[in-house]
Amino acid sequence: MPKAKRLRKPPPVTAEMSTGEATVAALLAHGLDTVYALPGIHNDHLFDALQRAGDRIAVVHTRHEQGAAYMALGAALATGKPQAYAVVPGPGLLNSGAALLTAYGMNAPVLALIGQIPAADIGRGLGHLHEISDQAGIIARLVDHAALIAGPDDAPGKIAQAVRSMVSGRPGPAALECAMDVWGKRGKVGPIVPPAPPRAPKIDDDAVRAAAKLLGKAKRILICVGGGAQDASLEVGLLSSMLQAPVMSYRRGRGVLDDRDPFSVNLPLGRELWREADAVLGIGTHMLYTLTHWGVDRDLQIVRVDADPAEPARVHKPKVALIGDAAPILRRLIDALARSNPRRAARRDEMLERQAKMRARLAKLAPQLAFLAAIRAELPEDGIFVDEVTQVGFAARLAFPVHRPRTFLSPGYQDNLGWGYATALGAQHARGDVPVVSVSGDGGFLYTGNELATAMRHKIPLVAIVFADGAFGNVRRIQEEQFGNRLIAADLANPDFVKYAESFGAAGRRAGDAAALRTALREAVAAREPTLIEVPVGTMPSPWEFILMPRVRGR
Ligand SMILES: Cc1ncc(C[n+]2csc(CCOP(=O)(O)OP(=O)(O)O)c2C)c(N)n1
Ligand SMILES: [Mg+2]
Repeated sequence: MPKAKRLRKPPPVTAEMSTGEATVAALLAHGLDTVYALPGIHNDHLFDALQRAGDRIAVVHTRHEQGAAYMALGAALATGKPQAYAVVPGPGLLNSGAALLTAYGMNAPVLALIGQIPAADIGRGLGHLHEISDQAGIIARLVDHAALIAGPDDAPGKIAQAVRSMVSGRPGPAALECAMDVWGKRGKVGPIVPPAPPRAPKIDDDAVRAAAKLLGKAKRILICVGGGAQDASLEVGLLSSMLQAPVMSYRRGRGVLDDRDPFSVNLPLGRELWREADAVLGIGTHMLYTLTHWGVDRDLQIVRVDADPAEPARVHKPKVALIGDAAPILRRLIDALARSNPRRAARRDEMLERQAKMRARLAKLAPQLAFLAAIRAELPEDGIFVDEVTQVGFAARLAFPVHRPRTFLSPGYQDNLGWGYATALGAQHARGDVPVVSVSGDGGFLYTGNELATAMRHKIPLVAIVFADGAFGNVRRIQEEQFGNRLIAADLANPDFVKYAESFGAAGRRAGDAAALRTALREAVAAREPTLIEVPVGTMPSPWEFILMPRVRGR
């Protein structure tokens, strides 16, 4: 046999390019092929590089920086992959701030590319256009990783570091600044290579054995899943059946276990099970609410799986903490349990009965549930539901059946009103293959309703449902119930939402009840065009007894 030819490394290619061009090349090398953006003079040379990259990279320009950043967030949540947005410094950065904050809270891999004033004047306070005091300091408090791109040869390395920080350890956003006179600067740039696959962090086998021993001995286990479990759906399902353990999810963990499985439980049923449990396995979740509101005592042993070594002990030190990505750790745990887990009595009938009782209790939320049933009936299993801080959203977190990971997007602990429409737009842009439905109240929708223009300009067929009660309804209810009906700043003057949508050229519809919503939704999903469905509603029953619930254990 002839000797195999030795593979020789290709010679390094050094090319002359601008910082903007090097940045675009590096983004592409890392699989980032879209930039959600709002331009301005500080970033002109970046945008020129994007323009000249042609079809290889898409630029989706929005009507406000919050729209660009929320779109990147929605795209990151829907795909699980890093996404980028670009804005001017100062006001551009601050306008995108709430979305960046939310990306941080949700551990979402969002890369912010932020302009800067001329390099030589940074920090001098001269009053340049969009100058903001200590921009780098402000950014550093919003993200885990921030740096300044200093020139063409610096860009690929800075992008690589930023992306690595976004996807390894505890994922999350990163930011890169670049001065307006640096984006266009030309120089020699070494080869731009795709990143090596990140090294899998070492799994602590002693901790895995300890967790398997603890869980193997426990009789009534509750699994709590958060956003960090979204890529461990298979493993969570296996563990649930091995341990006969129900899986509780509320906002970010929805869809990890298919809601058709009677072991998938909502928050109020989870609280009953928390009270009875002798062990809890928390996977990729803060557990702030459960640990502090529902309480812990000595009979409850806790095992945590988290990508961030600092997270598990923040509120209450667990018996065992397993640090790293959930899926490989859970696979190791499943292997260890295969040896030590006892045969367990089946709990399926018990769970079916408890689910039926839970449904009977939740029937109180009939108006919200009817709307949710209409949406579920028309949104295919792999369609994406984007939640908001509104009555139907609160009920969705408890009762909207979710079947697959990454198909229920909820803002997590920031719970920031107004995130919904633009985030859903980003999800729909990144996942053009499935329908996306956003729900909002009339309060939340108008935060980013102007991005209907973006939906039209970029042909993004998002369907938005706006529940219009003429109020910041949640605020109004609190004033009615807890402040002697002294109403303030809670009523809203609304546009005609149908005409509003039509004025952008989008389809506008009005649906008076759940049946009409279902028909309108069916037609909108089939039409695949930007659509707004206004649903005029009255006061809805309060969901709060199912969300804010008193302590069940410990003091
Ligand atoms: C950024 C932000 N600002 C304010 C709030 C407080 N807040 C929570 S719910 C709500 C009212 C929501 O009104 P709407 O979107 O119409 O929903 P509704 O309760 O009427 O269904 C407000 C102001 C918030 N959660 N986030
Ligand atoms: Mg409202």
